Amino acid sequence: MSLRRFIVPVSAFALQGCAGLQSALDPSGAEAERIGTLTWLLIIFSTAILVAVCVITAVALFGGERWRLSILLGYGFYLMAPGSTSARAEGGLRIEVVGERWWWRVTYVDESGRRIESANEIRLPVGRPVELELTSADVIHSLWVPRLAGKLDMIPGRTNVLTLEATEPGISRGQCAEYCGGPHAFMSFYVIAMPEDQFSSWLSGEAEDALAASRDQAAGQALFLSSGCVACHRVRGTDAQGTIGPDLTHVGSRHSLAAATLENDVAAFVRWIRDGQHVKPENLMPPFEIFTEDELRQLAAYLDQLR
Ligand code: HEC
Ligand SMILES: [Cu+2]
Repeated sequence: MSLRRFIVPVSAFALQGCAGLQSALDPSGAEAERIGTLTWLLIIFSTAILVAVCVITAVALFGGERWRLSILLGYGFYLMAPGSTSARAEGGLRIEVVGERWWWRVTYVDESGRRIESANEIRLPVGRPVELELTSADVIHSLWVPRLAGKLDMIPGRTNVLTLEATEPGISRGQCAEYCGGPHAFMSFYVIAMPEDQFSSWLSGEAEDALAASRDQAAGQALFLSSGCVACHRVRGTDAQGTIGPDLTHVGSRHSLAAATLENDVAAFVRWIRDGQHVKPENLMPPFEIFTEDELRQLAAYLDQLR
């Protein structure tokens, strides 16, 4: 039997009910006409949805791997496309983030190419896509801020670009998402999204050298400069020019210490210098058991005012 010979009698039979003396689908009054229009709209739209659901279900059940993946992939490209191109178009600020065992070296490169180094915290202007150039100094790490974007690996010798665009001001937490040895679980950081004007004044403050130590902090600074800290740490504007560990020029103004392991206050500085290997086992800063309690407090007070 041909398809037409089958469909014609069947649909004629099915539509029988539409005509007739008592049918809403055969209106002969203004009110019934409006109801009729609504009814047909409802039928057409719900049929379209039903057909779409059936097609998707059929593809999911019988479509085979390739079909299913291509649909998902096509949709994925469409969904993820805007982020990757918009930052390049805007130009301006770039942030280089280097994964180190077990902390983050963060360098802001502004419009004029000026490099401003910091660590363990990423600040972003709200509402502007910013490119993060990710790489690693040692093993493979991975940067993940679940509230802002997907994760992206940091691979030695290679630069991966991740675009972040914060839509509201506030703090989010990020984590290394690729096991990288020892204290990997303590390799976290904070992302602080700020309104554009606050961000630019923060960045120009961050570019400044460290504040000169006040008379109260002079003892702490002298300890810092004479105890070997300078081999690994830089405090811009002083003789401390080490680059192995985090830049400490403005360490006192960061949201946390040692890659979000400790809060940031005087007591935390004391704990870090005295018990760093206990707080974050196997981290690459050697233990310092040479200081008296008084000296520890002086050192901590000096670091705390580096804002
Ligand atoms: C051999 C190199 C080395 C020396 C010497 C060293 N540090 Fe560190 N320091 C590091 C490394 C590496 C880290 C990062 C540790 C981590 O978070 O995994 C660090 C982290 C820190 C931090 C936390 C920074 C941040 O961004 O949260 C402070 C504060 C600090 N060191 C102070 C000192 C002081 C004070 C001295 C001297 C008494 C000192 N360091 C000596 C390598 C060193
Ligand atoms: Cu890691």
